[in-house]
Amino acid sequence: MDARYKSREIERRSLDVDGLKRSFLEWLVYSVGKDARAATRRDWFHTVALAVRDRLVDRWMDTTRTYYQQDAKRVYYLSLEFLIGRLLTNSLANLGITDQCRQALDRIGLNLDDVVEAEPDAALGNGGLGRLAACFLDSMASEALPGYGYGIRYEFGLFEQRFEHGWQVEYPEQWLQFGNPWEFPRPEVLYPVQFYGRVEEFRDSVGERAYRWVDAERVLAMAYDTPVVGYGGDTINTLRLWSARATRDFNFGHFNDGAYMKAVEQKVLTENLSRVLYPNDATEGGKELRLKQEYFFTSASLQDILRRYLQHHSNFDSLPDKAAIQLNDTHPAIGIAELMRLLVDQHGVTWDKAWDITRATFSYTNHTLLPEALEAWPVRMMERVLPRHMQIIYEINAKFLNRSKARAAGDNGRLSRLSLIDERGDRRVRMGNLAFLGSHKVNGVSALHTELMKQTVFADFHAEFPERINNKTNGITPRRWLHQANQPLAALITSRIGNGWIKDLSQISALAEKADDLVFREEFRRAKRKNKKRLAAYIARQTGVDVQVDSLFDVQVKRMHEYKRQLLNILQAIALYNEMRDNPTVSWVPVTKIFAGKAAPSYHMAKLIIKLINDVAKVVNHDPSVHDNLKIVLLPNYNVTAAEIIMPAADLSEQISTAGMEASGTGNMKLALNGALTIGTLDGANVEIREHVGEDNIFIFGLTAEEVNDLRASGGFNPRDVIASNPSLKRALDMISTGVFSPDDPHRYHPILQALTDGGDHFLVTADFSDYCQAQQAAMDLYRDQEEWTRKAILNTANMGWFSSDRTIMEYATEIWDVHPVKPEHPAETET
Ligand code: H2P
Repeated sequence: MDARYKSREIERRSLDVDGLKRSFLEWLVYSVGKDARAATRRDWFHTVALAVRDRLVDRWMDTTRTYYQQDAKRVYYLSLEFLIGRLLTNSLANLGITDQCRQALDRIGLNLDDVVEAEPDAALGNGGLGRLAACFLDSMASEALPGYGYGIRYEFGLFEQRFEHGWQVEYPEQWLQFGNPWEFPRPEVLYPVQFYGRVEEFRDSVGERAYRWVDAERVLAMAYDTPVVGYGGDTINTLRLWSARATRDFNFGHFNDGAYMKAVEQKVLTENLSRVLYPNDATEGGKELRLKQEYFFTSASLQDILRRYLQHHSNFDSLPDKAAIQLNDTHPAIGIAELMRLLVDQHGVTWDKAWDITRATFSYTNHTLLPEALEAWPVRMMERVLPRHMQIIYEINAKFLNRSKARAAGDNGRLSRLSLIDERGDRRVRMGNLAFLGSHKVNGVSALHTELMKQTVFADFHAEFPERINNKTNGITPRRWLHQANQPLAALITSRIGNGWIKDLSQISALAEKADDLVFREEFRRAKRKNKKRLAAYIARQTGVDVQVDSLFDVQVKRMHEYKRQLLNILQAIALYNEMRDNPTVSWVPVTKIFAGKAAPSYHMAKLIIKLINDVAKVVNHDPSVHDNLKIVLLPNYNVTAAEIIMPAADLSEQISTAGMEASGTGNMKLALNGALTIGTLDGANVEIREHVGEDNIFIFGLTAEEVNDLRASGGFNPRDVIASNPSLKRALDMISTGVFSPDDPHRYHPILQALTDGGDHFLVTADFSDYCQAQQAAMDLYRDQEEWTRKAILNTANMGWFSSDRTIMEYATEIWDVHPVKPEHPAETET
């Protein structure tokens, strides 16, 4: 593509070093408005981003045009979260111009790595769910699938986390503060979205009963488009994010009265809709706002999808052949009622036909079995905020229950479980049931999770629709998580097996035979060491703690949650600390425990666990008697950029959730792909990781999901007995309860101790403790044998090919969406 562009002498498209350099200098002056003398690092970032953006616009428009010309079936991925991170490195790598860009900057006296650092993370997500959506965007574009992402352009992403005296404190994440060079605002793409009001019944032109939603408040959804560059730069898809706009900028009545503040007040309130991403588990305060956010982006997206469809079609019969809509969790599930409303109320489609179209178009991914995460909106709130949708939901429900009644003969419990309305207590709309009923396919995100869905939350629905539930084990994009984040290892792999693995990760299996090659092992270790040095420097910068590069880097990075059991990890750290102090003459394997993760602001227990980790770290890191053999760090403000530094440097990957509770996990995949050995329970995708890497190359411990279930059901589990019979656990807990780590407030950790004892230890921390410590010991023992450790690490990397999100996305494409790759036509490049 380089030569073709050069021959046309179009500066903006030039991909060589000179052309890039010229564009940088021009952009700096004419778009950023600075000269090189005055430019800051951020100015240079904007300059480079804009120049790179130029180089993808033609192909972006070609891609979109091709989809239109071929009237291709598109897939629309509706997600309240897209945890993207930075885009510059990603765009350069996927366009294949990283080296040219580096050299061009070099000639101006700048370093690409510094420029990259000026880009803020797009942190429009909480954790795995949002990051999965971002990996899927990359895979759809790389697989040439006509895929669109739809979401919200939050002004504030997930909060910035700082530690103050060891406590988590949240600050606003102002990623848009200095503008976002990747987005294209589309002020002309505006859709009205309504709330509140009432429903009016009337007779339509043929005398049929019909409904209209009147006296509602109106908000406008305005589009912002971000190009999504596939690997190789051939396909460039679109992520369309909606921003809320008030319908009138000023209420002139108020304005003329001089009540300026009042006039703008309404505007501010309205635009709050897209102001901030709700952290998980913290929706209490803003429940109604959250519901409005969900409806806001879903309605705008559906209106946009129908508009696109209607450019080629005059009725809706073939909507399911032209559009697949994937619901990422239940957050956009109101879309099912919204599509019914648009089809029936606005386009005059009959109910039954609309329902067939809706169900054939939608599919739904479930990401968790945790009951508190299954959305259920109070009927009263839904009636008020979305009155017409509430009616539609009632009607869907009545028809469905009527049909099921015959089959449920006599089993009233079953009917009430199938109902879209939870009639217990204050009545609620079960969004999971709505999503299930309105979709032709429903999937879980790992084999175990999908099985558990069938047995638990959706057991009754599964009996009713046995074909509907299917599994799509998660994946991760090898571009960001190996090719870009781990350059030392990526270069080593490419030097041995070529670069085909970047596009087709299954090729990485060719590395397996190198596991026995001493020279390769040495080089593999050297790459890991380089990454560990980088992480050690980052840790020193962020926390002031010096860690030994040659210690075992034991990593647990993910949202802070009781089921993910950071507590189990820190208890083992305390036990190890005690052993080291008791046996100072033993030659210990030095260990660095690395934690990172945010706790939802209203999740007190998770925040207390953060404080505990910080308190324990303070004591351990300052205790000369352990001779630097143990260090504990909790890195602040975990985000995608931090993950890109941490993942490549890990030796041991902590995946230690209570079995049956982690739906899949994706950090487990990133770490194993980067050559970390997993210590984990048989939970989520750990089960499949074990199958792929081999049970000799993973440390599995603890209760299985079935055993967890039985133990909880038996009611016979007594954590106090377990504690009493395990001296090292007892000692660790006693130290916490007597204030060894919190001399300023000895009772600080009472709630944690209480949960582990009288609380019944719901997450079975005590039950798994002993087995976990043994697995940790096995890991430390193995680490002494660096050759053997490296061999297993290589086998991990080599056997992770199946966990590419390209594999996952092609399974969705063929088994759920029936969407096929479309090769974009690039006319400008073919004409001479
Ligand atoms: C969730 C699940 C993970 C899963 C991910 C993507 C909600 O992410 O808990 O097990 O891998 O979705 O399907 P997280 O906990 O990281 O926020």
